[in-house]
Amino acid sequence: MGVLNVTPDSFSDGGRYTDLAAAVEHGIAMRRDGADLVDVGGESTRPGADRVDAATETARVVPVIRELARAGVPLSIDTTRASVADAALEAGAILVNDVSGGLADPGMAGVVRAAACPWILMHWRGHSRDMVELARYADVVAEVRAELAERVAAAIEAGVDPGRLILDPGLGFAKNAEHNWALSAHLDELIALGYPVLFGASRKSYLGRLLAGPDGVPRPVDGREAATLATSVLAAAAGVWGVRVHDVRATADALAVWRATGRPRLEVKPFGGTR
Ligand code: PMM
Repeated sequence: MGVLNVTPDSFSDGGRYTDLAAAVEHGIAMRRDGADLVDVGGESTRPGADRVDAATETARVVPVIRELARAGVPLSIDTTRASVADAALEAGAILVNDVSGGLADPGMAGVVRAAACPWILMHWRGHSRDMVELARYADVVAEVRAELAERVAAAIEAGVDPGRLILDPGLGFAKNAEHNWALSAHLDELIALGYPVLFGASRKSYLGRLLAGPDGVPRPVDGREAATLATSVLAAAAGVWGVRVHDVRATADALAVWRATGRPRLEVKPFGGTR
């Protein structure tokens, strides 16, 4: 999944694709580079960000989705708002990526149910402005798993087909670096819920912190790509359904290497040995 933020203020690509032609060109390039989906977002979710109104968000994403859909690019809409999701689906998006897991807008389940489209339920505890304070866990893996299971139950209760649900641990959303690493190490526990899992670590600040220089200054966003590729390969090896990334070409290359070196799991041979 390639990231296309048509926002002035997203942490990684904010401001780069606010122009329609530039956004469309980048979406087509990501598809050519191997993205199975291009994820279009019109509201920044970086920690501390203020919200935009629904009309602004819709006006940012709909023209881009319409053009990219016309060009044959499969699209997801990254929004927590039912009205924006509805307009985006109407314009040609095929999947809803809801970072609030259905919590932000009670109308989202109805939109997804009516469209019969896949719905990504990300783990979330509150809007960007409050999420740093919400990063408190006794056992982050168990709590994220339980809270995602609650979101699944609510979606099913609202009449959404469970076969259309995809889960996401929501790295960086009400999570500090330690929480992100714990979730990355235990993706199997989320996969065990029985739904496809999406993993979104691309260029996030905990990678910058990991790669801080001797002066303690975090590595800037444009120096986090190699670390991002490592997270994607590890997540793929853990069995995720997809990775949400900014550099699609580099990711496709890294995943091609992972696939080419894939071998059957350790198995017991008839004579009792292993390989
Ligand atoms: N991260 C961001 C935005 N949307 N959606 C999902 N499903 N998972 C994520 O981890 C996620 C997301 C924030 O990153 P960005 O500003 O680079 O888009």
